[in-house]
Amino acid sequence: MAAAKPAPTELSRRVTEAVSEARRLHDGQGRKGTAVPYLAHLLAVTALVLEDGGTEDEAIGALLHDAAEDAGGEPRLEAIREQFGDAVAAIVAGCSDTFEEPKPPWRERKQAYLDHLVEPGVSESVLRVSLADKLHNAGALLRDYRTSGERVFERFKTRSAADQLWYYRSLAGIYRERLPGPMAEELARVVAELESAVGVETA
Ligand SMILES: [Mn+2]
Repeated sequence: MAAAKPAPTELSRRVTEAVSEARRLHDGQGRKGTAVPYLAHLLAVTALVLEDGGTEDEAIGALLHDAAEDAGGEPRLEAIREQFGDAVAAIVAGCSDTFEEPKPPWRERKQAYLDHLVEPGVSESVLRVSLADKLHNAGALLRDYRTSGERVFERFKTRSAADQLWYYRSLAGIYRERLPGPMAEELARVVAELESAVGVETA
């Protein structure tokens, strides 16, 4: 017997406003080491969140998840709170590594973010948007590795494949525990493919 069809989530004009804000805030930024407009990443992450059953606030959080860290720091976070509310601001804050400028050293910053994801108080909303973000990044990395090889790692601060693999492998393990489901499984698959493509010598 077919299950009852669930009512689709209705999206209000807040979502369109967030798309517009995301475009404005990241205008002129490209994806790391490429000419691809940053908005492409934000739209892709938002699609992953909605496909995973995410709420409107989570979709807006996805559109703005990099806005505080990469486009205005804590004042930006407060502006997002004013415009879109506490729930969205909490998602943006929970998806940010740091608001410090200059940013702390890479390994320290990523370890702190991993520690944050395993805290008992981290919300399902933060986990969903954060997982969608990492899944899109890992997928792009795998695709670019296949076309460009080792050079793709030069776009990262540490320039090290081993560091990136360590980070993604750690993330995949955490999401499988904390937000099990198709997205966590997909990230684990992408990370495994990335590890086998890059080769064991760097792992
Ligand atoms: Mn991102």
